[in-house]
Amino acid sequence: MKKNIWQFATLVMVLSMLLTACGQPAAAPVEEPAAAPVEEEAAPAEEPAMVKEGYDMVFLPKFMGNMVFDQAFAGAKEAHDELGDTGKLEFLGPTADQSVAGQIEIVTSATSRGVDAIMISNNAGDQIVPVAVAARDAGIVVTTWDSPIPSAEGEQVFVAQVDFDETGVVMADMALEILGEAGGQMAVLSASPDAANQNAWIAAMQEALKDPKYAKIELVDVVYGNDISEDSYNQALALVAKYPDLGLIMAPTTIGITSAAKAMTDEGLCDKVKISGLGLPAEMVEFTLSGCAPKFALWSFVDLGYLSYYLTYRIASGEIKGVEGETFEAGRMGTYTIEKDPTRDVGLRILMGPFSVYDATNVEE
Ligand code: RAM
Repeated sequence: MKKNIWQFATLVMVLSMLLTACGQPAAAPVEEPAAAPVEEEAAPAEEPAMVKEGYDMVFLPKFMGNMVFDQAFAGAKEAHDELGDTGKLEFLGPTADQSVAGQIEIVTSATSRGVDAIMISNNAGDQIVPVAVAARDAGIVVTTWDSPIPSAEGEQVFVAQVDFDETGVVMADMALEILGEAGGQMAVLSASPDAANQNAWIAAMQEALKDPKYAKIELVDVVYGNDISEDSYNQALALVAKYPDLGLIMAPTTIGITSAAKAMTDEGLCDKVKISGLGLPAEMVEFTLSGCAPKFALWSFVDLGYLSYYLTYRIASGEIKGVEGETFEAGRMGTYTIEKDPTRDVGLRILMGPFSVYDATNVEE
């Protein structure tokens, strides 16, 4: 019995010496592997993004079913194919009647799916900011095209189709040419009250109209058709009813301008009320040839989508960071430089251009 006790005590001593020699409690080996993955996880973040073969990107228009956005996506797809990007390029947008909530939802779900980049034509004003910031925090590239985020929060760079201040001057000039020296009353039929691009263009036109050469043009109202054809059509008719002396409806939206031109044509009002603004030639031919919408302007939406894709790809791949002063190459469109957006208090842009002004002489081209 005594012998057994001594044998047991010796065993305990030997075991405790062994543990002391190892310098750690028996549970330690469990902890060690647990610490390792932290180091392993940190490693991929330091690797340059360029090792990736493709970038999953979402091209998000204000809403679906607008020909100009289809054209922009065709341009983005052209760039995607040209760059040999093996990632997935998705064309996702809400319907026009629930554009704000729909855009927010699409950005939220793209973020949780972990895409690489989101390219937005923003129709939600600054309401998009929280989800754009969340996407950026998740490491997603967020750029805007066509319509920026007013405060620029959550947006890295805006692809400006044309200079927004120049848009105001172009519209004021078209108004002057259509109304003539005698001038007259003009009303604006816009898209939605949250559309950053239209709001900036209207503000720029109001600024331009302060020049004495436009003194005889009276801007009587600004109304919104929400880029919905029926609403825009009805708003155009309501303007005519409200202002019997109205001479011109200026619609800085391709949906608004066609709807207004159709409304004036249907009601036989084209001799009295002319239509101008920003329109797509393919949708405006009949109204321009009839004289109802003698002059309007636009830019290439195909090019806008193409350039937006190039910019976003360059940032996603790590070739550029998306900061002021950087220059990058955009395929057939050449070289662009990221600059401070002079038409907003904050934010960066690249400037595309040019404007094309259409009338009966070139609308069919
Ligand atoms: C409509 C949209 C778009 C705008 C054009 C001119 O199609 O509102 O954002 O750029 O008009």
